[in-house]
Amino acid sequence: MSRTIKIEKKILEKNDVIAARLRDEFTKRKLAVVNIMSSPGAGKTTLLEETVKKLAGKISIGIIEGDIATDRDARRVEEAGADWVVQINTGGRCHLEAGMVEQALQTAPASLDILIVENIGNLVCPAGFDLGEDEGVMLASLTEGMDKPKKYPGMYRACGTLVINKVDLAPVLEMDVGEFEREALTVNPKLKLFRTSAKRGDGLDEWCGWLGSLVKSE
Ligand SMILES: Nc1nc2c(ncn2[C@@H]2O[C@H](COP(=O)(O)OP(=O)(O)O)[C@@H](O)[C@H]2O)c(=O)[nH]1
Ligand SMILES: [Mg+2]
Repeated sequence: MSRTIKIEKKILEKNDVIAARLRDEFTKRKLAVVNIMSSPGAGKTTLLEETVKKLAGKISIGIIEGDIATDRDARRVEEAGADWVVQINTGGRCHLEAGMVEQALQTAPASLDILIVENIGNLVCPAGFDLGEDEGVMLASLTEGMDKPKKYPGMYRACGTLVINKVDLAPVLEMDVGEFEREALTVNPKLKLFRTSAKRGDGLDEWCGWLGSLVKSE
């Protein structure tokens, strides 16, 4: 085994140990955790802004924002009304790791019902790093094209839920959302599916209803 492969294996093993510890901590806190992954610009932050606005006062939402640089997304979701927000800047790393989430969690209030992690925009690396979440959510946007599920199967298999965003653009793109779903299901037949336009509001009730169903009651 080459030295590079050995180091990668070690990093992943260390991440798995921390992720298991995080999972215990989430259970103790009765905190539902969702890890949202996508390519850059698919609409993660916009979806989170609209989610927070819709669920404000009903569910206490914490958000961890992962970005290479800037705190722009953290400011956006904070302004939208999230109850607790932390920005993690990875300074170049292409994914969040369990250790980063564990550190951020130290300042989280016990009152949170749900923690949503916005991972770094990237369809490869985030899929390999367990954050102890209940559900991995892949957010695809129609503008990426139909071929992405088959080109990035690792990501589509790592997630239990697929949200197809920007459905408002379907007529302009001359794309069939159903065909995108069928493509994704050939890669992972177990995907739970949502169709949204974070901009226009389509599908947000269904999406927010599902998030609400993840909340662990007292
Ligand atoms: N047309 C359309 N644009 C969207 C939608 N959701 C997000 N956008 C736009 O896509 C761009 C990237 O959104 P952002 O939420 O920052 O993506 P992120 O990088 O995945 O967090 C912004 O210009 C948004 O206004 C949508 O449902 N429809
Ligand atoms: Mg973002």
